[in-house]
Amino acid sequence: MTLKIGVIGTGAIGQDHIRRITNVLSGGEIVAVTDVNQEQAKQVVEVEKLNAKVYEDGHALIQSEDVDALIVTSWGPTHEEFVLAAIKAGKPVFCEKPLATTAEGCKKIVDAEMAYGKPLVQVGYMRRYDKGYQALKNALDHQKIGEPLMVHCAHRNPTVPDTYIGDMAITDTLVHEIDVLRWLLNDDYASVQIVTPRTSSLAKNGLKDPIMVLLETNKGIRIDVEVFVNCQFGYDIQCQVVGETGTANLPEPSSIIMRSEAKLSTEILVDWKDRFIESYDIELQDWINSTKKGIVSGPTAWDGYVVAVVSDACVEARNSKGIVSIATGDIPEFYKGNLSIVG
Ligand code: NAI
Ligand code: NAD
Ligand code: ISE
Repeated sequence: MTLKIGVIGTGAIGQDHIRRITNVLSGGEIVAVTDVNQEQAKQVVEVEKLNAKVYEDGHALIQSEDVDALIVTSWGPTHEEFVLAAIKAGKPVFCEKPLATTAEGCKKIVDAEMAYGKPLVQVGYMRRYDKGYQALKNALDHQKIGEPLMVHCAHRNPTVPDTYIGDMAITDTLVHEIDVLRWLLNDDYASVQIVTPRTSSLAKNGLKDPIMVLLETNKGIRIDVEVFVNCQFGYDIQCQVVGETGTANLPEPSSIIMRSEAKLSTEILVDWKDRFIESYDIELQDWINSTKKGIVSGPTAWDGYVVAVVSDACVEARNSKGIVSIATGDIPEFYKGNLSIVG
């Protein structure tokens, strides 16, 4: 049976997910699309040669009897509304990160899903599917460097579009580290502080860029994350774990090593689509397969909620310039057990 999928939001990642489901993955078909930019949605149907209907808005698409399951790839602030509507309609939904832009919004989704009585929501934290992060986790789980003590990370984008404003360095970018590090370390966060170095003259729209985020976990692990979204040189994701007996680094994406014109060089990727292409493929194939079995196998609405609690604390820490405590609360019974094979 083919899973009939409707996509809300045909921007950068919506188009990329449509392409992979149509041309790379198996078991799913895009039968419906919508975007506030209707012209763009129509164009995507044409370019990808989809046999799909263009709906006038996300709610009409969710209600359509032709649609079995949903992918939400519209702008972050619209996610909450569409995920809540999907739960109300009893349809499985893959929502790109963030699940909602505030913890309050995510809590409404968690409550609605528990009231519905069956998990329906997966959040697009795809780094858990990345082979590099999985190898790092495997090394930590097998005590290859003893107990982890510190983690040094960098999340660098070459530039960001004009739509990237306000707190997005936290709510749209840092959220990947918040999710993947709690999964990697099997730990949750206790506090956060944010320090702001000198702002790059190349940062636009009043963004304070870069920032340094200092997190402490419940076990006392200290984490520093540099978020720098106008670094110019490339899309660069770094993660080094320092343990009691050694260090372990996230591998660099594979690239040829070139000796030419008196230089030894390797390429640096510039686009998140390329850096995590394999992870997105694995993530969405797994979502299609699990949805057909009626289960949620990836990051859950609870994971999305925890990330948002931490992200809210980060925003508060940036504004107050102080150390902010974090309390994520206990995971409800509903989200325990076999819900998440990568969680
Ligand atoms: P984008 O701006 O390229 O696309 C968003 C699309 O949503 C636009 O076409 C816009 O017209 C549409 N849209 C906005 N509000 C809408 C509404 N109410 N109804 C229908 N369509 C609506 O943005 P991009 O980069 O594709 O990001 C979309 C989402 O994907 C964001 O939540 C972002 O955080 C997430 N994302 C995740 C990535 C990952 O690595 N997992 C990478 C890039 C984006
Ligand atoms: P984008 O701006 O390219 O696309 C967003 C699209 O949503 C636009 O086409 C916009 O018109 C549409 N849209 C906005 N409001 C809408 C609405 N109410 N109804 C229908 N469509 C609406 O952005 P993007 O880069 O594709 O990011 C989209 C989402 O994907 C964001 O939440 C972002 O955080 C997430 N994202 C995740 C990753 C990742 O690595 N997992 C990477 C990029 C983006
Ligand atoms: C974007 O939405 C993503 O999710 C990318 O992975 C991230 O690097 C970027 O900063 C976000 O804006």
